[in-house]
Amino acid sequence: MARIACITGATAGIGKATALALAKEGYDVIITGRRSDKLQQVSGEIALKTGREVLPLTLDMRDQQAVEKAITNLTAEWKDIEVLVNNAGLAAGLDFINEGSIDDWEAMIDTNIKGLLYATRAVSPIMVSRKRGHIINISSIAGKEVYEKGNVYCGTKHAVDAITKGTRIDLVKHGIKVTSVSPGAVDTEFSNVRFKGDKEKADAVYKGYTPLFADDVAEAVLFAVTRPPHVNINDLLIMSAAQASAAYLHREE
Ligand code: NDP
Ligand code: 8X3
Repeated sequence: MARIACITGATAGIGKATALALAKEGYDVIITGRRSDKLQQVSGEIALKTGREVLPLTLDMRDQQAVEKAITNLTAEWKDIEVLVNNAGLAAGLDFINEGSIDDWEAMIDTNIKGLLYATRAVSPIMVSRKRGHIINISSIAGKEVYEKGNVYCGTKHAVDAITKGTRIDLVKHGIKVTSVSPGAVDTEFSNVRFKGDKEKADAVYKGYTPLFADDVAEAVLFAVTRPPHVNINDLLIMSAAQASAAYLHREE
């Protein structure tokens, strides 16, 4: 039987790189995202590069019923999910709290917190029944520290941090590992999404220093997944060598 990993939000960035890394490691991968065309493209790319099976599921992680149905309807060959990477997430906007957009807040809370919970609720019973599994939540330095205008995004990632710890406590007796991987700035579509397609603003985030790349985070996930059975990585906080804290980045002029 193939080993199965499910990576949410794998049409781009960290999720895509992680899906590829896990497929290279020998997992057949279930990948999710809302953009069907991108998902098909990534699916083909992973299959071609690794020879593994890939199951693309077009899913909005905010839709609890759709998430539950997608997992319930998995065929036997895909059902035994061993690794769940809760990666789908976003920052929407960067505004002072008194000027923030309610729609942005809802999108972040619904995706980063509720979507992660829906996936965990759907998949963890499978792991419990098999007495094995590994859940990896992609948190952030924003889950450890708070920066100006980061208010709600940081709030969602602090929630991910707490949920990760709670999940670990609840599932430890079932032999399930729970890890959070918490990156600093990573050059992905993240800032383009945060600034709603404003390329100049998005590019400025990564100017003057070398940020992390999606592959760097995928390697951290892979490290956690490939530890021996008796070892669990609780949390990996990983940043560019030019970043010292959430708000302090050393940029060359
Ligand atoms: P990207 O924007 O490049 O990728 C985000 C992925 O999440 C896409 O595949 C997107 O797919 C998916 N996604 C977003 N919303 C939903 C949704 N409602 N349902 C399903 N999929 C969704 O960003 P990153 O790769 O950087 O972000 C991945 C994770 O890493 C996020 O949780 C982010 O908070 C976290 N992170 C990012 C950092 C960074 O600096 N880039 C640093 C620390 C953490 P689609 O649009 O097709 O639905
Ligand atoms: C994404 C990194 O620093 O914008 O989580 O919060 S940051």
